[in-house]
Amino acid sequence: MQMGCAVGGTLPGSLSPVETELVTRHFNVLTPENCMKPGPLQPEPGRFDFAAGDALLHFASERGMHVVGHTLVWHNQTSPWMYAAGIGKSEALRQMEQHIRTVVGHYRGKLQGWDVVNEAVVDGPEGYLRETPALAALGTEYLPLAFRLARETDPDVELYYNDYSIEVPAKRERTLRLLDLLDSAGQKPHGVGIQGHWILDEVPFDDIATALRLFSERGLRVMITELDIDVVPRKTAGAEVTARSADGDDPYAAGCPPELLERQARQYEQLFELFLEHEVSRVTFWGPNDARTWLNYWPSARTNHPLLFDRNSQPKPAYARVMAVAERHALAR
Ligand code: 9MR
Repeated sequence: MQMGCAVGGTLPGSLSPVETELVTRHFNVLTPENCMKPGPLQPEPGRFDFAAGDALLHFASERGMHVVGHTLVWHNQTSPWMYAAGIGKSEALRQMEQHIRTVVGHYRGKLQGWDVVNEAVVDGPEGYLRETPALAALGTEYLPLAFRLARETDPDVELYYNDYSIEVPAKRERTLRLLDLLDSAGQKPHGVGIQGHWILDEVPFDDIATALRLFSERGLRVMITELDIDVVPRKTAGAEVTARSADGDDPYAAGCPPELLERQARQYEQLFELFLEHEVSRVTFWGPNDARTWLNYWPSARTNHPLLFDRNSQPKPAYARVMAVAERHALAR
């Protein structure tokens, strides 16, 4: 099982020497947290900016680490002119083709895989596909089209569908339907990424086990792609970035109580038992340490403690638990 983390989050500046050492020592695959999204890569029509992505690839290749591209089609962090209402279908098609061919072409042969489409199904009890600009402009065919363009441009790169809360039954069923749609269009992905933005004491272990089984039964590689366990109470589950809340409770600004860290450690342990049992191929944490997690800023500003390493890059109780599971599993094989 590969162990990864996202780099390039919301804190300004690059990784400190201590963080660089942490990332190099504990992880073997990186995901760019922001710089390979459509907006940052193509801020103006036809103008591509690969500087940050290239720097990340250089950092990874110096250390023998893999990189997963994130992401080619998403409704967030995409420039407003892309798939804009009123441009017409043929222009929207041209935009998708230009973006995917240019970006996948630029990184051809250098990436392990791409999150081709991110978060395409709706939250909530009803519905199927999320009403995104790409869906409005192109209809459901935007899904197989994105996979086809990526595959044609780099036939060797792995292609993934990535989303949050897709272990929960309603979204899981929609995701299976989406996977069927891709399959019947001859564009079956190599894998599916369950993001894994979970909340302390609310981790849906049974749903996760079922989802891991159902996705693997489809012959798909299953990955946990954006793992964190939020310890600050909040009302919204998942990772809908527009769902910001104004109630800025910040109960753990002075530090996370040991009792909470212990609960978090046990829940990480239980998760890794499942991941190993179901042969998850990669687990990527959404950030290297608690200083660099998006959960310090969403759904409001707070001091969060969701990862395996604290603000000073020191291992938390969860780290030892995860390592112990990995060791037990290796011994049992
Ligand atoms: O962690 C990312 C944060 O720095 C950005 O501000 C945010 C903007 O949309 O995106 C965050 O990453 C998201 C990821 O790309 C897709 N799944 C949900 C993640 C957390 O919002």
